[in-house]
Amino acid sequence: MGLFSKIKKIWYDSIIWETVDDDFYDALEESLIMADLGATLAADCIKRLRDEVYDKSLQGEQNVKQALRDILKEKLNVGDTALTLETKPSVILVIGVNGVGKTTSIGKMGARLQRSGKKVLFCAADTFRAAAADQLEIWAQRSGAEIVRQHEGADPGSVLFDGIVAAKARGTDVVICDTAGRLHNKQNLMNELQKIRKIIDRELPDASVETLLVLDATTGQNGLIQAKTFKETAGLSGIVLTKMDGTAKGGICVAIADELKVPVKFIGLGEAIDDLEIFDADAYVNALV
Ligand SMILES: Nc1nc2c(ncn2[C@@H]2O[C@H](COP(=O)(O)OP(=O)(O)O)[C@@H](O)[C@H]2O)c(=O)[nH]1
Ligand SMILES: [Mg+2]
Repeated sequence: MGLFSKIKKIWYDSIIWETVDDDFYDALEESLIMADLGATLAADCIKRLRDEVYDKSLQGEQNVKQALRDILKEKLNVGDTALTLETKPSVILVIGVNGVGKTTSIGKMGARLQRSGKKVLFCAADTFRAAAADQLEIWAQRSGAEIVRQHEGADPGSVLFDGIVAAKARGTDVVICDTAGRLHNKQNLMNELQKIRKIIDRELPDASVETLLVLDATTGQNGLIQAKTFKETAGLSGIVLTKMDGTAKGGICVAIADELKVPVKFIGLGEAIDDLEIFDADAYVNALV
């Protein structure tokens, strides 16, 4: 074979080798579905990927994967991952269904803020069980935050009101309000949450308020429905995606960012005080694809 034919053969071989086939796209789509992005969003992403690969004449699995990472990153990029806490006091209202990690995440966030020099006060507005305030009290001790609590069964709004009064009097930087786990489809509890939200707006009309929905990464598609309902009731400025230390990928956060434009701010990586990280879209997407 002459030199020219050899070069031509290598060139052809490389094209055949580099061309990404349907099986590859199917495998990518399947991995997105397995990561809980949801079938519709996964299909959308792959369709867009195919278009981009065609438009930009991308070749090679690595380049195609990188294009998919960029698409996912763009979807996740819907707001600041840092907390906006510009006023003194500022408020972080922490909401979500039962057992997702609200109280634990408050402890971890409190510790992080205390370490950065902020004076933090926890507000035990989960008054359903006495144990809830006890649990928050332990996290207050661990993190160095103060706590305001009342008796079991007290009106959560009244605990929050006390917390805000105390924060104003003591020069607190950040009030973090715990709430009882509530199902998004229980209207009376959602009304109560609306009341809590109104107290913040009434007592601290100019304050920076972060309303964080805590989502368990293992939740799957129901997470989007939860986020929709909580957003309608209390507004949402961010998501805390917990239990990311397990096998769950928490891909529902991409659907939430895409549909509701609410960014992930933190991820929980365990039960200990330091197991909370600021969300890093690059690292997340690399792990996903
Ligand atoms: N593995 C793991 N467990 C977590 C994480 N966050 C919370 N938990 C655990 O989940 C359980 C429920 O947490 P809790 O904060 O009480 O949830 P809440 O009902 O939403 O307040 C506890 O056993 C926590 O230790 C996390 O990021 N990873
Ligand atoms: Mg709790």
